[in-house]
Amino acid sequence: MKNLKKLLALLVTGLMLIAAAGCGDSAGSGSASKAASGSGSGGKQITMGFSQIGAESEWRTANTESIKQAAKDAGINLQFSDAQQKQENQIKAIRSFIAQGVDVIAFVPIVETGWDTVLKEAKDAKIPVIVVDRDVKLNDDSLYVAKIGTDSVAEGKKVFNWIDEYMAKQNKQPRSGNQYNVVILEGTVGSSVAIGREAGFKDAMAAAQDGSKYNILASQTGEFTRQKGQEVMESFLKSDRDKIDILFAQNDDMALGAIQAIEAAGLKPGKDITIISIDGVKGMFQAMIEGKSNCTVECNPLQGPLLMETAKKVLNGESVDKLVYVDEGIFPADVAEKTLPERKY
Ligand code: GYE
Repeated sequence: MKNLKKLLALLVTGLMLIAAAGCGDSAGSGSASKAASGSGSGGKQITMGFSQIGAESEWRTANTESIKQAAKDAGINLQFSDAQQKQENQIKAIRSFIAQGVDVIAFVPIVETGWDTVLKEAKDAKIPVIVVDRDVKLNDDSLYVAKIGTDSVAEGKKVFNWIDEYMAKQNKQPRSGNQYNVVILEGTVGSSVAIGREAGFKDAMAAAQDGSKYNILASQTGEFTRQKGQEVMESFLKSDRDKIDILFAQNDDMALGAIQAIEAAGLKPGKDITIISIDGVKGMFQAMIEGKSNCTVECNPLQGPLLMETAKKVLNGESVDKLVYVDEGIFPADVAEKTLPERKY
């Protein structure tokens, strides 16, 4: 009897131990899998320092939202810093991320150059850097581990080629003289996207059979904002109201501002002046539905998920592609109504 009691006691303790171990195990694997979703190889939560350039456009707002949401979904602790359009603020932010000892730094370079020193500091501190959206020009490309973003030269080419086809298809005649006069609203001076979009457009124009039909009448920065786009278009119209055939705005927001200037000058945007821009934001789809613009070349801001995935891989010691471009389409006005409900930004 005594032995039986002992045996039972042993059994109960044994069962309790097994149950406890089981519980411990499931809690353990639960937290392990949770941690794994937002952790590096060491198992602790990843902290990412991210320097965004500001909030100049609808596109940028979508880009910021995508990055914040993706960090949340991935369980990554995001230290977000807004540079208010100033490179010096970005450099300060990167330095403070280094001082804090974050696990990884990501940033959108507002301009192409001037990053060598601060990125060398990050490298010396052994913090990997991921470049997002725009490009950098460095003496040493080992200062960053990956670049995720947009192919701005390809976008500029798509713009010219679409316009060229459209003018021919519509049998559009120049409003004055025998060439199509083009005005360009450029993005932020010194940014890789402004440089790339202009180069792509001009390269495609030089390569086109009928490239000589086009004349670039004026080209000036509208800083990627609606307000500046409107102001600069006003000044273009003041000098050349009856000559401008085509507006190429390097982003949708500037085109939306320019549309107001064109209407105020008594002209019909999308008709008197053919308009093409880049981004593919909802506001532009709306304008195209209203017949006020002709085409938008997509530039995808939803880079957050790929950024978080890349950061985790890098911190786990896995290899990643040095350069990843996101896929982008072209949306002319005649598909705007059908496409708008599917647009995510
Ligand atoms: O086209 C524009 C923005 O860097 C690709 O920046 C981005 C550009 C985008 O503010 O709207």
